[in-house]
Amino acid sequence: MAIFSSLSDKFNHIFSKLTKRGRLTELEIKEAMREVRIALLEADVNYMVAKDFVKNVSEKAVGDEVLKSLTPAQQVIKIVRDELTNLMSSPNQKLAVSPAPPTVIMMCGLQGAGKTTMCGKMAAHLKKSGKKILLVACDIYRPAAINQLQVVGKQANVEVFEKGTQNPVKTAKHAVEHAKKQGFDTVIIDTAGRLHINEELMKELQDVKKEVSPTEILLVVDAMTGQDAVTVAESFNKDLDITGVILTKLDGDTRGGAALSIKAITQKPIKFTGVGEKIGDIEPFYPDRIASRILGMGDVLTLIEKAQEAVSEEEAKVLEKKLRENSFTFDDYLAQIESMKKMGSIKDILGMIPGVGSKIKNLDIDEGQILVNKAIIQSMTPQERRNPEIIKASRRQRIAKGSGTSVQQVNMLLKQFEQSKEMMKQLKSGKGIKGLPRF
Ligand SMILES: Nc1nc2c(ncn2[C@@H]2O[C@H](COP(=O)(O)OP(=O)(O)O)[C@@H](O)[C@H]2O)c(=O)[nH]1
Ligand SMILES: [Mg+2]
Repeated sequence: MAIFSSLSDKFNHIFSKLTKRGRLTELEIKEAMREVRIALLEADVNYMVAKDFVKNVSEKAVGDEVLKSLTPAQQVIKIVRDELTNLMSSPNQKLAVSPAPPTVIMMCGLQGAGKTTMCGKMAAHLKKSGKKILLVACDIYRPAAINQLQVVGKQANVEVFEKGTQNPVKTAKHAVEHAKKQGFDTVIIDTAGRLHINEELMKELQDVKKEVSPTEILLVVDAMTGQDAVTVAESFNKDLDITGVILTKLDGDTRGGAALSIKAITQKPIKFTGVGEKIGDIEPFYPDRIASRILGMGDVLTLIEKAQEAVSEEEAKVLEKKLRENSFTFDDYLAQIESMKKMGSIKDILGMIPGVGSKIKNLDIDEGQILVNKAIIQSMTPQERRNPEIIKASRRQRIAKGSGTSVQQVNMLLKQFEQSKEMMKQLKSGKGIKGLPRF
């Protein structure tokens, strides 16, 4: 996710100018701060937030410590990073857990913000840490809403509690009772949205809140709506006293305004982000990492976590052994594609490597080709995957037909596979590929 790339580019520009200067005068720092303020406003950061931010940074940056330092620009950048982190941080950053299970999480927000999708993502995410999750369908107004929750529930492989169009307050109550009886740790309630904030909606949400006393009331807002997201957050917070915010669609063309303003305006932290439409596209919100990403320092921690999740150490060892013994097959190739998919798009991953961030945007990685290769491999028999050399003309035709590709495409993959195996043989010496970052 080339997150907030436009803001990031502007900051890069401002700070690289500073870095080139060596010693800095107070005037030069003030000028840079003026540019920072403009960059923030252009990123749709709330006016007051931008103003306070620049004031805080300036106070710290024009002190003797910075001016007399040998690396003043770096000091300024560090102050900016710390202040960006402060701006988004809260002691309640993490999801609260109820001491008396189940933990009840109530999702709320306007229609289309991504509540139902996030219910599924959150369930899948929490399930990884061994939680037993119950999803609850309390959006009873749109006929498709319950069904949509069942679909994401199935993807996350968790139970979905629904009572049709029964009053949502009752449904929420019954769901929590059911969860207690059946030993669920966590109940996630999907609620109805509206196109605009209205009293009826708020009343219903307040009633659900009163009935089940949620551990967390999370407001889901669409990052692409920028300042509107902040206004919505203010209003929900006033009526519901939310405990946190989830910012969705950060994968879209967002300028960053919502992420940078919400905490300062509402005093409620952003706890998670949605970064795509798929069930795995969820990231806990770490203010320090986001701040570093905005400043183009990469997000190595997130990168490492993703890689660890995608490929377990065990799997990596097996793979390495196969490479060494040159017994790498199409089955292994397929497994690699799967773990890459788990990690997210290749571009996203590369974008998190420090220093690569802004350069990667122009690089085209053919993810379509990878999908074609996957289809071809899936049309091979197990025997063919293990011994590609048996794939002669008639088999090639069958595979092409089965995968909806052409014989030429099958030929190309087989050739590439042979070439990769050749390359692996050469790498057998064990030095790794030069120039690739190692973690
Ligand atoms: N690109 C992107 N789309 C999302 C994200 N979260 C939700 N969506 C899409 O936004 C639309 C509305 O989502 P939905 O969960 O139905 O919203 P709800 O009305 O609040 O329940 C759907 O098309 C989702 O696929 C996200 O993080 N990124
Ligand atoms: Mg919904």
